Amino acid sequence: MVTSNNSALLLVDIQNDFCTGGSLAVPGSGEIMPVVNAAITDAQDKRWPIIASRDWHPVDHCSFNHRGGPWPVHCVQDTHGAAFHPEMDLPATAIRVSKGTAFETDAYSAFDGTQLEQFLSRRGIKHLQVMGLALDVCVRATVQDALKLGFDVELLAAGTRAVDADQADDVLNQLEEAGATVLR
Ligand code: VGL
Ligand code: ZN
Repeated sequence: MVTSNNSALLLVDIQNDFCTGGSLAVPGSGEIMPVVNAAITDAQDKRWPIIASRDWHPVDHCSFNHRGGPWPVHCVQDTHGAAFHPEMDLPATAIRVSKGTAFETDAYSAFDGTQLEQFLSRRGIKHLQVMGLALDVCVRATVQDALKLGFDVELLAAGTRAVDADQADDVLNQLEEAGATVLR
């Protein structure tokens, strides 16, 4: 359980392009906003650090369809699509983590190439409460890395949605088997 004060809230890629109207809209993403905002309020009450990762690609990123990649153009640096969703009440003090910034390499996990692990270690953080988008892509990769790195992970099912909604239950079960605590 995530109860101690060496905890942080990790919000994965809650950005316009992954929400309704975005280029890679995750079905049901709007439904997570009240859950996310409640978690932010809770974290502030408990004085947990709040960390928000963002997919932050250069133009012509290797993951884009026109370069032979699997995804439509999304989350291009400094565009509207890359901005955090306006319904998310992200405090100014939240720590921003940008990933996927290299031209020729994609990064799904918030730990990949960001030194997030070093930041968390320096702060003595051992427990992570995780939610965000998308469950079957960047949330999964982030939780898998966090577990491998030895963090306790609590994943809020109501605070996440999958690109492929049919996969959601399988992914949650997988992550549970890998050691995450999934709150359904
Ligand atoms: C993501 C697809 C491509 C995500 C990022 O944040 O889940 N999905 N890039
Ligand atoms: Zn991406």
